Order: sequence, then structure tokens, then C-alpha cells
Amino acid sequence: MSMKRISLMLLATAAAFSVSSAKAAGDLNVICSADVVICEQLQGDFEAAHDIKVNMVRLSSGESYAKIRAESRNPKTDIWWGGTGDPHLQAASEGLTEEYKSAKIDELHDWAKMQAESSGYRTVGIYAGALGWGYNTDIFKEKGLAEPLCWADLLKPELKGEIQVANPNSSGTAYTALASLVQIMGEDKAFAYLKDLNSNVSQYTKSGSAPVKAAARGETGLGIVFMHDAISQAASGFPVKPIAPCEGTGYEIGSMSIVKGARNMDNAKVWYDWALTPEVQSRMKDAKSFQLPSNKAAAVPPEAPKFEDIKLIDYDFATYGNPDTRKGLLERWDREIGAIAN
Ligand code: S7P
Repeated sequence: MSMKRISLMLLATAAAFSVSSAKAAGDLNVICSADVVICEQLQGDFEAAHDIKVNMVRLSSGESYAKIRAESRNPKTDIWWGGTGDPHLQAASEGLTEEYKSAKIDELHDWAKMQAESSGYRTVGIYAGALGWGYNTDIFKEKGLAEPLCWADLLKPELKGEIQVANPNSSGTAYTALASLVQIMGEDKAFAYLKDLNSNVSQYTKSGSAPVKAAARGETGLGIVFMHDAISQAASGFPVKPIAPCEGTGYEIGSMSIVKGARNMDNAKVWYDWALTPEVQSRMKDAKSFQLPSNKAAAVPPEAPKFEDIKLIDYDFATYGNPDTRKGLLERWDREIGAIAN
């Protein structure tokens, strides 16, 4: 090989490096829909490993979907990490998110891959968690209340004012609760149940995990939340016990999507691939984020609720992540529950 050819090859390699490092620098605008502690941990870890500045905002799942939809003609977000899968699926089917098949896909559990496949690779599963509730054991003991083990127990008159749950318009957790009850009881019975439950609900919060944080601090007796959010409070030393409802319950496939037309598309893909690695997912427990990770090689936190011990329904993600179904259920919730909420 001539010297001229070698120097041309060296120049080409240098150019390729400068292009890829130019791509991997700059900014990344992230919406994070999980707990603020894990959001901040991810931001710090990502910035430490890349020459990319992360501008992050924490929003609940339904709010994130609404923001991405409202900004669709002029996207201000590049990547949406976390939050329940249904609104990610809704965004995917409305063409609000970008098709991307990460090289990491084959490292994931089937449930996470299924989320990707069913959306045409416009979203992907990053973790899973079962719905339930957490109750304050001190309050229940002081008031002589029986342990609430079933959905039916939450209707007992002695729990009046002791329950908090989020509003399903803003919160993915609360939408998962609504969709789970519809799947367990049928739609009309689920709405009748929610009307009865309303008598015991003191507050419909914006964020999904707020109810169990309130229970932890003794502001309410019980919060309907993902079980891992109740465990997180117990792990922080609060008198909270997680419960998996006896009649059965739904679960989430926490998801991640790249926004269609993202301004920092290359950086969004860097984050996406990074967030699917076992190293990143294994560190979620350090933020007391005890979901089941989607990468098969990631360490499962010992605190994570075991799906095999929970009576899980076969949650129909395609139906309940469908825009018409989600919109219809939320409208009915506004009419029948939101309208009578305290
Ligand atoms: O805290 C973690 C977590 O439960 O938060 C997400 C949740 O949907 C976000 O809160 P909203 O209910 O307010 O949308 C879950 O995806 C996640 O497991």
C-alpha cells in the first residue's frame, strides 16, 4: 500500500471519529416519567459517561403524552424515558414517536420486546411492575383496622377519607388501576366500584406515587400505587406495607420512546441504547427504584415484587394502549368520577 493511500485512510478515519464525537456531544432534552430520584440518577450517570448535557423535566405519564402531542409540530423533547406503557403505545400509534430498533433489543425479556414489536419499534419496555397499594401499618393498628388485602376491602366504610389514588388523566399509575379494574370486573362494574371507592378517597393526586408517599408520612392510611413504590417507602424506613390485591391485579411495562422529529436524534439514540444496558438497569435499585429490569442480564433487586407470587391478570396492552380505548375510559372517568370527586 502506498504512503499516499495510507495517509488518505488515516484522514478518513480521523474524519469519521470527529463526525461521531460531534454527534455524541451537545444537548439532550429528556422527559422522565418515573420517580425524581431515579430520574436524577440517570441524568448524572449519563452526563458522566458522555459529552452530552441532559436537560430533564419530570412529568407524570399522561402529562408527558399530552406535552409530546402538543409539541408534535415543533418537538422540544428528544427522549421520553419511563412511565407506564399505555401512553407510550398511544403516542406510537399516533405517529408521535420515532421508529428505532436498538441493537440491544435481543438482550431484553420477551415482554419488553413485545412492547417494541407491537408498536413497530416506536417504544420499548425498560422495566415492569405490578399494581397494588401500600398502607401505613401504624395508622391501621392505631385505628384497629383490618389489613386491606382485596380490592373489595377498600370499600369498607371505616376507610372513609383514608385512601388516596392519582387522577388517571395525569397519572399512568392511576390509568393502569382503571384499566386493570375494567379488565377484572368489566367496564360498568369497574365504574360502579370506583364510584363506591370515591366515598373513601380523600384526594386524587397528580402523580402516581404521591398517594403512598402521603401514606408513609401519615397523611393518609393507604395509597393505590405500583407495589415497588410502596416498597421504596418501606426501604426508606417508613411504616408502609405493600399489598398485591387478592382478586388479581394489572401491571405496567414501563417504556421509553424517541420523539418523532427530535432535534437531537443522534444523542437520543445514544441515550436509548445506554438505557437498555444491564449496567444502567442494575443501578436503578440504588435510587430505590425496585421495578423488574427489562435487560435479561440486569440484576433483579431482591426487593422487587415477584410476579410469580402475585395474581396477575393477562393485561391487554394493545387494547388499553389504544388511543380510542384510553380516551374513552378517561372521558368516562371525568364524567362519572372526576365530577363527584371531593
Ligand atoms: O415511581 C416509579 C413509577 O411508579 O412511576 C411511573 C409512574 O407511571 C409515573 O408516575 P405517574 O403515575 O404519575 O405517571 C412508573 O412507570 C414507575 O414504575
